[in-house]
Amino acid sequence: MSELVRFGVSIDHGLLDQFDKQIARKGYKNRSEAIRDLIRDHMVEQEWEANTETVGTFTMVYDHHTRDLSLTLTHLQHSFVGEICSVLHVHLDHNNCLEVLVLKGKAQLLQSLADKLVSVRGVKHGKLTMTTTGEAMPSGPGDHSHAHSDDGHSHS
Ligand code: NI
Repeated sequence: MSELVRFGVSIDHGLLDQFDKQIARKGYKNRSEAIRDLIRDHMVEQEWEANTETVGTFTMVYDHHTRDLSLTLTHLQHSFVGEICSVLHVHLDHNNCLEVLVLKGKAQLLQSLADKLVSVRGVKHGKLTMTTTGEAMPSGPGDHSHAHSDDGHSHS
């Protein structure tokens, strides 16, 4: 583990007051952890903007009765086989499916896959969550590029 460093910050009293109230509501016990999380969040954004090798998840809900939807989604996912590490599918109710894709690859490529998926007719909601290991990740295709499977998944 790396060495901890203490540093002082000058900040407007009112702003700090607001910050303290907000982090207390979120359950932080002290400012240090809240500030560390803010910095990490900022670094994730920077990584994604720099189009580096990164990881994320895409969550979507769709009505599988929509004409050609399942076919379109499967086709799209097969076009990004190097970026999709894993797919989780849950049949929510008679109509709705929830799907979570674990993604790894160049940030802009992952963003473009998310944009394509969310704009498919019948996809009710979709959201890309960006995350990071905090370290530079090896580039190249993932080790799990064959994890996608439709086995046992069929809709009437
Ligand atoms: Ni389903």
